[in-house]
Amino acid sequence: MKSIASIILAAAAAAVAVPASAQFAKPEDAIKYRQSALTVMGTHFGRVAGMANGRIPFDAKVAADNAAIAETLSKLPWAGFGEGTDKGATTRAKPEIWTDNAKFKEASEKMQGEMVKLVAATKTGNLDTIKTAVGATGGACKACHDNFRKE
Ligand code: ASC
Repeated sequence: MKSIASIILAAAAAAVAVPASAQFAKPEDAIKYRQSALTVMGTHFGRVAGMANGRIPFDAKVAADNAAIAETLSKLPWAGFGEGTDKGATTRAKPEIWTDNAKFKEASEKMQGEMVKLVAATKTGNLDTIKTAVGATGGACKACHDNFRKE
């Protein structure tokens, strides 16, 4: 007999692995979800970037807290790019996301990796280290926008 714990674990794994088409009632919901995740991620990354470029007074704890939120959010948008979510009134997603999906996935993973490094950088409390990581992370955001976002 399976233990309760293993049943709960299996259910949790299934919930995470559920296909995007099953997570969203309609394509517009997926589009709204991915845009929301990217907006919140950008807001929290922007606070760290603001400290790196001197627009916001540097506070190591605030930087670390915001980087951690941005890193968590960086995992979320991708579920919202499922099949059938390429068209919508509000999306600026380019067709290449679906026609060149391996490259899109690679770009998304690059950004997520830079976010992990950003979190590590903020934990050092060293502003120069944070500046370097912000530059790399922002570069990964931009590379994906340049290739996969319209206008
Ligand atoms: C941000 C943000 C982005 C990226 C991008 C980097 O703070 O919201 O989308 O940085 O502008 O070029």
